[in-house]
Amino acid sequence: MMDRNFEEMAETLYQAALTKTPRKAFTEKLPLTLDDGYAIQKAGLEIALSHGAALCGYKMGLTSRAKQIDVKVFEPIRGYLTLGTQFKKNVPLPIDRWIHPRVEPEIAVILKSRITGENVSIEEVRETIDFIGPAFEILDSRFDAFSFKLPDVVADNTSGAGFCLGDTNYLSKLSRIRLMGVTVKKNNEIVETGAPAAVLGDPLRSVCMLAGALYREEKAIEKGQIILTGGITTSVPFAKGDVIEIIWPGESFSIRA
Ligand code: OOG
Ligand code: MG
Repeated sequence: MMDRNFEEMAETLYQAALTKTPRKAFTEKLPLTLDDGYAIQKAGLEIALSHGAALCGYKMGLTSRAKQIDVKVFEPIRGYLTLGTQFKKNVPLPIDRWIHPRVEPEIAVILKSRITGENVSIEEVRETIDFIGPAFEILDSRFDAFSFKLPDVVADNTSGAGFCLGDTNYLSKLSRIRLMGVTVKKNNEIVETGAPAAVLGDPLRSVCMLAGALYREEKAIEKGQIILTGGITTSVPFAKGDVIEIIWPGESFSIRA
């Protein structure tokens, strides 16, 4: 049985992704706290960096009710984004790389200056936005059947596997974003609909939450870093041959794998 060596656990997850071999949740054998989960995530980031990855931002997760119900974990969490997992819009995705990928619509935010603090307000975030627009995230849990507890999914960088940003900046429509509708189609059938208000009432609240969490680690959201604010709808599984469309006002993604 595995002991509480966080580096080793992070390496296990790294190998699970590399060999496309999902494993059982750590917590099935070992009690772990949320802090343990973040320590494993941090060790995982160190491994990724040592293999040449570059940190380019953060992702919030489980910030909507739909997502919480999706994986039966009822608390917002955070992970990191690396440059090598950013995909260009409308190019075929490397689906062979993943175990059991899912996709979800999100609002992405990029700030024009550094922000940190225990209680950053929505107003502060609003004044600091450089880009706010549609995005999608690819999830691919390194655990069997996306079955995990809170510390596991945190350890596994919140199931993050990739992401893509749209080109449309909604900055001039800031007051209306919360109720902008998004539709997700799979093979031409509508499978999910939602609006950014599903994310903590306002996806900017997700940015505030991230700033607070980083502040407690003596870190900040840096200028230019990409922030995914969290899935708006339940994530949609996809396999080779499927076509997913995510349709926003003024922008749509066509995802082929
Ligand atoms: C957890 C991933 C959480 C989100 O946006 O809620 C997340 C999962 O669904 O496996 O990225
Ligand atoms: Mg997500």
